[in-house]
Amino acid sequence: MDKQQIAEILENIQVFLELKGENVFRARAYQRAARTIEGLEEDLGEVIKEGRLTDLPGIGKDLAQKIETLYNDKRLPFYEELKASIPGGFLELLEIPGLGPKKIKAVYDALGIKSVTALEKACKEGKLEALVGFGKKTEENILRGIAHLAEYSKRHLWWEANEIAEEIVKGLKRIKSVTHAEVAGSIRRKRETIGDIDLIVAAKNGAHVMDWFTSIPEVEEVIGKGETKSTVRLKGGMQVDLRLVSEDQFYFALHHFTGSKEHNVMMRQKALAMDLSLSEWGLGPEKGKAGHLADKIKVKSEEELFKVLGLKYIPAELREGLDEVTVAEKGKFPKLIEEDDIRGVFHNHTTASDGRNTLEEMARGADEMGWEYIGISDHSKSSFQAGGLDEEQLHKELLKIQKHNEKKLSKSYVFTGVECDILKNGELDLKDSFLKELDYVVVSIHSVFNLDEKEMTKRMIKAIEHPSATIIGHVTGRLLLQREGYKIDVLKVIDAAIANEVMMEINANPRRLDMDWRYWKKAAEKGLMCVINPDAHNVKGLGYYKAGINVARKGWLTKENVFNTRGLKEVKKYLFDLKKRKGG
Ligand code: DGT
Ligand code: CA
Ligand code: CA
Ligand code: ZN
Repeated sequence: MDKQQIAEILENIQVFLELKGENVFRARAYQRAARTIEGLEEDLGEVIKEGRLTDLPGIGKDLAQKIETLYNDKRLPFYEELKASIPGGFLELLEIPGLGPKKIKAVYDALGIKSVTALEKACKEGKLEALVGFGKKTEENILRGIAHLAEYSKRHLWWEANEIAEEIVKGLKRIKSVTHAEVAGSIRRKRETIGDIDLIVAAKNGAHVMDWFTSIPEVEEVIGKGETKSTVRLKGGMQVDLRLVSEDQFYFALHHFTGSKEHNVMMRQKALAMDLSLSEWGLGPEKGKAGHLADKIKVKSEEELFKVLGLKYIPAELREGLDEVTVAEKGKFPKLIEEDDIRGVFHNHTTASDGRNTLEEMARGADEMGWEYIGISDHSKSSFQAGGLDEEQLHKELLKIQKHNEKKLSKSYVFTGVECDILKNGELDLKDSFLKELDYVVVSIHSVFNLDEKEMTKRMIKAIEHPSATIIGHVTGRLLLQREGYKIDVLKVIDAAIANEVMMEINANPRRLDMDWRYWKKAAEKGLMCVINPDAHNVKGLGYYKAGINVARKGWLTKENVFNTRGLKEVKKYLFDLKKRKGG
């Protein structure tokens, strides 16, 4: 642990002790020690080795011992116990800019407040003014701090965070002394939204890596810069943690900081059952047993790490602390779908409705992707805000597509479809006689979001039962970080889809990722067929299918679970037979 990290922990101890109402002088001693360590010009390791810690100002025997433990073991049981004794709400309150432990304790003692929400409410009701040492100004400051907190703690879409993370990793890999550089955390697990970016690096010249990282042009603020960890905030508000580890530690750190926390807990338990202790530092005999930390096990990859514990490799997307470790023990992992498995996509828009590229441009875009087919599904007339088309206009588009295919204007074959609105009563927005002419129909809800769950579910199921319905579009209508989905019983919808041979899309627009990954494993086991659709409104949007692959992998889906991994001939035949079967 470096000076900065040790100082940070000492400072936290001071804060936690004050929160607990401990002797103020005892608490302040930690703060003083933190400053001493942080400002130390000598090498801390040397000072410790020579037993000179107690020579430093403000550091007695007890503190010296704690600092030594932090330096050598990289942890301090006293600190961990102390932190664990602080209610989670207090830790949240501490994040509010300008609100210190003394005020938090005062507010708790007087009003019993221990959460941000409760504090906000109390401020708005003017309850803090009455307390000694508080005033109207304090209330205003706290409210401003809370607003700031919300702004800064904003999460980000995976797509955007990943783009940035990949750029930084590319830059790191160009540095000569860097031997390993990988993205970890929720980005690597392909979560739908991202709190912060986590990077793990091993390098021969660590100082140079930190200098480079903290001075890239996108950095707005260096929040911390140390020998082993630096944190920056980028111009868009995104926060990035970079951890520097030794070569031997790399894969343990990569695994640990990939998480999730829940997965890590299960992995540690698995190790313990083998009398081993697993952490970001390595894998070795459990503490207390012979040779702790002395004879660590070395691994050259994450695969090896899992293997040492008798486990099959667990893809990062599955590390959510569900049953992945148990499945890995039995060694029966499915082969998850990959980007290259996709042979075409179905939900796409053109300039005929609210898309930005023409039919021809979209089809050529599909060629560029190396696909065999692309489906065009412009909006239907109720979606007037999106330039929705009526039967007559759609029929013209259909003729255009037929001509396009005849003339072979693109290598990829174009399927005729529509994204048909589901009306409030569950009926479809277009005449049956017209829907029958199309190769497929995506059914979606775009209006009247305020029905209760029962009504909304009924509405969706009625649409699913329509003989022309082929694919359910964005099942909950959620917009990540913007709007909750409408209320709908997704499990009932899944059952109805299976019963009616309707497929469910993974809408791969990075803001939708709908149906959510959490439903897919069970749904696919039951027999729900998946289609990964980019919902592209221009050629570039076709690339969103990759975000859909993330969702599918997190949902344990294989190539067989996803319809658009099939080749053109098979898809044509399936859609044709389906229509005949359903009399659509
Ligand atoms: P995020 O950033 O909120 O989208 O989610 P993560 O998963 O990237 O979380 P983050 O950045 O706080 O930490 C990265 C990983 O480090 C996390 O997935 C697991 C590991 N980790 C962090 N803190 C702890 C902890 O207190 N206990 C355990 N077991 N693991 C932790
Ligand atoms: Ca993170
Ligand atoms: Ca982090
Ligand atoms: Zn839509």
